[in-house]
Amino acid sequence: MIFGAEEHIGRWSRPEPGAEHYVDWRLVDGIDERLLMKSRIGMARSAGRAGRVAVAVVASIVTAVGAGLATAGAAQADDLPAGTVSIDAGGTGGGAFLPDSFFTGGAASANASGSTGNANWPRGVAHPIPQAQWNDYRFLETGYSVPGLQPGGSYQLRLYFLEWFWPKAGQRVFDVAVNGEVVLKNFDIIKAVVDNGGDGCFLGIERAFDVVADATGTVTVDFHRGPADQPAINAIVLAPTA
Ligand SMILES: [Ca+2]
Repeated sequence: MIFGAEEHIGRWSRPEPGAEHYVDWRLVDGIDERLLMKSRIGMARSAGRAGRVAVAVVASIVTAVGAGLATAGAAQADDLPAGTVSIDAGGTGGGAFLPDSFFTGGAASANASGSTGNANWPRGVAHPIPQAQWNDYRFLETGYSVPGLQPGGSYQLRLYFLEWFWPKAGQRVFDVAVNGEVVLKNFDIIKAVVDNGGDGCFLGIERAFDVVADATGTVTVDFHRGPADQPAINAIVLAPTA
């Protein structure tokens, strides 16, 4: 029986002052492994040594895990109104989520980091979704044309992004258009996390928009290439608002 610490970020040599890093502490017993607790570590800059950044462990355990956290990554409750359409981009679906559907173009890929990250990061995600839907994504230029909605109906479109591949801001920058109108220009998942006070890696970001289905009951969401690499999307939810 050993204790293992999985450091999510792997960038200890370049900590960012004021950023948050998360560490999972796992209990490994034979082939069984469970999450014991999740700790948050803050970074502080040493004022006395030019060019050097001191790592100061300033914060504490933010989530007491134990038996309860053995279920970390399971579906999290979110009351979805009737008529909600949830799509597991890049994945096979499950629960309320359809398998990846209604898309044109792109390719499926999945989290190969070995970490579960902190997908439903509270600073970034207003409406949590299950870990399984975070863990895979569709990338490259892709368009979703979601049918079967209420013609002229109002919906909240929730787009879920988590960067499993690149470690830094600026490495994946793309645009998103809804019903032909650009709603995210030069969107950078890691930059969005950093702007919310996170350190960037393996933290989820949700972006929500009020949209209206067209006369045929369709909403289109298109992901276009921007200045760096290719678009990526982990999950899409359309929830009726009226
Ligand atoms: Ca997915």
